[in-house]
Amino acid sequence: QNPNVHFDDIAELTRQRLAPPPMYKVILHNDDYTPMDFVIDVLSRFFNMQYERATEIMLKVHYEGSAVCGVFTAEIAETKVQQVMTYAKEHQHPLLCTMERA
Ligand code: TYC
Repeated sequence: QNPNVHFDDIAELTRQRLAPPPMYKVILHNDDYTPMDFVIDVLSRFFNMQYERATEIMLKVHYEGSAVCGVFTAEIAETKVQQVMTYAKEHQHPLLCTMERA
């Protein structure tokens, strides 16, 4: 076998290849002002949910205070949060979207 490829290097490459990246939950929070239809639009638009699933998640937020919209790697979760917050502000709704380590 090629002596230049040390066992520890292979072990390190294997470890790197198998180690899953840290994942983040993207969370939507309830408020008293954002229209239900707008939240359904957000879930369809940014989380690729069909109407029925989007309605289910929106109602979970409404009745329970928050709900997870999806679990993503850090960069994608950050983008989702940014997209939702920008879209909500553009429409002058106080909708809050955050992320936390899964
Ligand atoms: N509570 C809002 C209402 O009654 C609806 C709502 C749902 C707001 C989910 C935010 O993330 C939210 N119009």
